[in-house]
Amino acid sequence: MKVIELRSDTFTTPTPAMRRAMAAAEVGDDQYGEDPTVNRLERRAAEIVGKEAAVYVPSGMMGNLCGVLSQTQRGDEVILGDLAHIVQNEMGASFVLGGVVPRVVPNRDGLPSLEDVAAAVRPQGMFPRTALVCLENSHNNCGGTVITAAQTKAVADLAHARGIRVHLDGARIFNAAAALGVEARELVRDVDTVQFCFSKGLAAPVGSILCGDGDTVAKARRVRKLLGGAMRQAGVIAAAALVALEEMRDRLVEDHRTAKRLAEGLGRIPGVRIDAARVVTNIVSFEIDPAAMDAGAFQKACAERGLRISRYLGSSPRLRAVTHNDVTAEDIDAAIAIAGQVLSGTPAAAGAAR
Ligand code: TLP
Repeated sequence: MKVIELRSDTFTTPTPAMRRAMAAAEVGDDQYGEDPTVNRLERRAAEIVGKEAAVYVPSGMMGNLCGVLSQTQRGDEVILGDLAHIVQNEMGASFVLGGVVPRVVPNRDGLPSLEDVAAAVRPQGMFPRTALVCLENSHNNCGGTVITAAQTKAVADLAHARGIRVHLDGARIFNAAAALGVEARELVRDVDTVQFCFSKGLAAPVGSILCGDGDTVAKARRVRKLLGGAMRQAGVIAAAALVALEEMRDRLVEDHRTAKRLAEGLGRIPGVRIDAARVVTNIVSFEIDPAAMDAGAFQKACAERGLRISRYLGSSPRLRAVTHNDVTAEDIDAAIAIAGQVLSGTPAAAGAAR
């Protein structure tokens, strides 16, 4: 049975060009700053997003940790949207390991309101110090929604006017840029740090990067070491990340097209609740009418037919399908067919015979 893997774009496999680059990678000891491929990746990533410096990290989560911990002290407060990946999906790592306190504000559409952010800032005096605001673009738990450079600037201006720094979880920043038709550097111009991932839509096997000014990145490098994330001959994986950066950004629009195709197809199936117009990147978020079927049962029945999708936040009624380099338009049509068969009660064997 062919498997259509839509649980995440983290399932992308390295391209032949990446594997060649990995085999040929020039390496050194990165903890000594002597891995030429890592150094090249860090310079190139910083250049692409218009920041001074960058530090290569093993995961997006460590990118966020380095961003948060390099700009806060224990006891500080960090303002975050309630659906932020940092809040919902990272085991509370920034708060546990950094000793910082989350000040959570609503962000159902992918961006906290200016009023809520302003109200969450602590006054001076015997209060915790508000040190950082974190944004996310595209927003995973809000269905891959994007925020514009102007929206980002408005929050950053508010924060900076109060001496507060801004970190952007840009795990999928190039998806956001592709969806908005702008350069990623425009979307991150007003934030102090941004982390983005090579291992999602860009299809590299490992790694993320934190970019920012030289001083902050130097602090982040110490945080990376503290977390056990400083690597050695990481040039082997950085080589694939360089290919990801140079060759895979321009094709993200294809993933957005397949996501739209999936959203529209699902929208035609009775029992699926989806607003296809809201699907602007590679993440498709939808619900199953509970009167038609339980979301978990739907997910399981799809998996039995080879279609793998994920469930938001483990137990939410919302389901998620993410398109990427390893899924084709034909796979999407097959996925729509499977979803239709599951909801119409067509037996699995008939579904498998496609
Ligand atoms: N997200 C994963 C899961 O954790 C949900 C996924 O499959 O989408 N920021 C954002 C916005 C993310 O979506 C993710 C990964 C991360 C950070 C963390 O990246 P990794 O998994 O490399 O630590």
